[in-house]
Amino acid sequence: DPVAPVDPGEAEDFLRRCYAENPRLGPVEPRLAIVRAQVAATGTYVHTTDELSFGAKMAWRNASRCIGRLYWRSLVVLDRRRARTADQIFSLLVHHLQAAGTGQLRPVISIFAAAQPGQPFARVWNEQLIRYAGYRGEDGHAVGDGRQVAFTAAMRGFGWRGKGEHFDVLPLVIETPTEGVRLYELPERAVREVPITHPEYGWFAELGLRWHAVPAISNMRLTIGGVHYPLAPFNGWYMGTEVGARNLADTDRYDVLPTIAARMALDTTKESTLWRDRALLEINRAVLWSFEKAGVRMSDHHTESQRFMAHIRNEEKAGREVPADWTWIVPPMSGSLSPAFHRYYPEMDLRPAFYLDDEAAA
Ligand code: HEM
Ligand code: NRG
Repeated sequence: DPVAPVDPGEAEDFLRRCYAENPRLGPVEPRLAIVRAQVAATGTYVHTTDELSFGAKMAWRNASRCIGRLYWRSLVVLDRRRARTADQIFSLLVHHLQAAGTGQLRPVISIFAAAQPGQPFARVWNEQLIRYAGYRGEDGHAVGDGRQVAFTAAMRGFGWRGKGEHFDVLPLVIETPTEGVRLYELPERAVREVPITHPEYGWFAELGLRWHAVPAISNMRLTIGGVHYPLAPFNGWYMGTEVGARNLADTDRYDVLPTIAARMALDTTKESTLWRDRALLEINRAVLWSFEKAGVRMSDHHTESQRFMAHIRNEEKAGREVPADWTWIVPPMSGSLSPAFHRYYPEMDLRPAFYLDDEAAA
């Protein structure tokens, strides 16, 4: 849906905060006068490079579901507001993945054109730049990522045919107002993957598991000072549990725990043997070990929890509260081992922010 004109109050709020936190940008008052005039005349305004960059960092800082916020200042911001065609956008998305790296990953965001009030805008349909296809098998079991079954079926509707295997990288779907929907295959050099093996169990390699190195969320809308950026994909690096405790373990995703338990010869006849927990631990060890061996940056949930606590201390020193959503911040395994578990957090919806499009307030 097209966006509404910029709320001048939200613009002013952002600019005051941005200039107050960055004295090198000079006084905010002259800038406010320009922005007020631009908004009055056109319904929107254009961020300077510095505003765009700091706004994106603030949005990360405000992301209450993100445990990885300690490094919010180091976000690399690529200003892609001038790209228009699907071909241009595609080539910049490939560039984004290369800028993120293949080993020592860096947090990067690419910010494409702002939505103009009342106008259609360019978007990427994929939830992440790199995702694996999912196919509903005849026995009801999914081949590939169960989460992508509907998306994958939509791709079939556009004529795309996957190999029908467990780890087929989906095409990128780029929609622009002038060209409609176009599909692109990512080049191999942009998709680093890590085969999953285990430090002790040789048979683990036979499971044929793998995962992509870079989590790059592409379906969230970035909102800065009342301006909406519907295409602003970002990445950091994975926390191991995202892959080991969720993507590979969830019963509606790759559902690997029963297979691992069988290979470990665990007693699965009753829950109280904790076979699920034992299998979960081993897949998570395997994921962390494999990424480390491959030289691909990934953090474990203990380290990431400690960093988050350091982030809270930093922010408190700077006089800011840290909004956080407990249900997302606490890692999905060994919750009570994380210091993040043992407290509560303010649940503020601060802006700038990232929104999923269906929850984006206009
Ligand atoms: C969510 C970790 C970088 C913004 C999350 C989650 C984790 C995480 C574990 C929860 C995901 C889930 O349960 O599915 C990290 C780590 C990073 C990192 C380890 C390494 C640097 C970033 C960056 C941004 C960001 C660079 C934006 C600039 C977000 C947002 C969410 C999130 C908006 C919520 C996503 C949603 O609602 O679906 N992060 N993150 N994160 N992160 Fe981060
Ligand atoms: N759980 C999702 C990714 C969500 C965001 N996580 C990050 N973000 N680490 C998954 O693909 O498993 N990031 O920007 O690094």
